[in-house]
Amino acid sequence: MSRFAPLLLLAALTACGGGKGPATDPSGAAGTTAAADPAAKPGLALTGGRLVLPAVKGNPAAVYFTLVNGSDKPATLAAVDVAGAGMAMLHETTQADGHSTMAELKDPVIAPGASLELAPGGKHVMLDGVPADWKPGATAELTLVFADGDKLSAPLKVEAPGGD
Ligand SMILES: [Cu+2]
Repeated sequence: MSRFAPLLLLAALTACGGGKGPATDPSGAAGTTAAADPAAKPGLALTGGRLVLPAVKGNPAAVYFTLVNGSDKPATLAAVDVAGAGMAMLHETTQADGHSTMAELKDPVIAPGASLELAPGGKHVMLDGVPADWKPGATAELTLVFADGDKLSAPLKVEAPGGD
């Protein structure tokens, strides 16, 4: 029963295509089909994709992930889409004078070798129009669109509100 594991591991390694990927995140295994996927920007790897449902129905959900640029060119993230949901916007929460404010994060550029990390309390995707029947444990599909027209799709694990 364990004989598939080496194959999966190999796929994970080759999918990164360029050495120093996110070496410590085993959850990234979910995105290993990227190499054969037309919606896979060369050299970019997305791990830890999750969608946290709103505590109050009808409020926006939050999407978090880590995007690593393993290519030798800067990547500009132009748009975010979650299949079946409404509008998605990149936001950044910052603290100033003890207040937390949120602003749109416009076309972030990820330098070669750098990463874009979305996490609670910082950068995030705010997602409207989450269908009422999306439940924790389900999987949604995230697609990132880059300024050069390339795309990258990855799964999002749907999680209950308040988990962070
Ligand atoms: Cu926001």
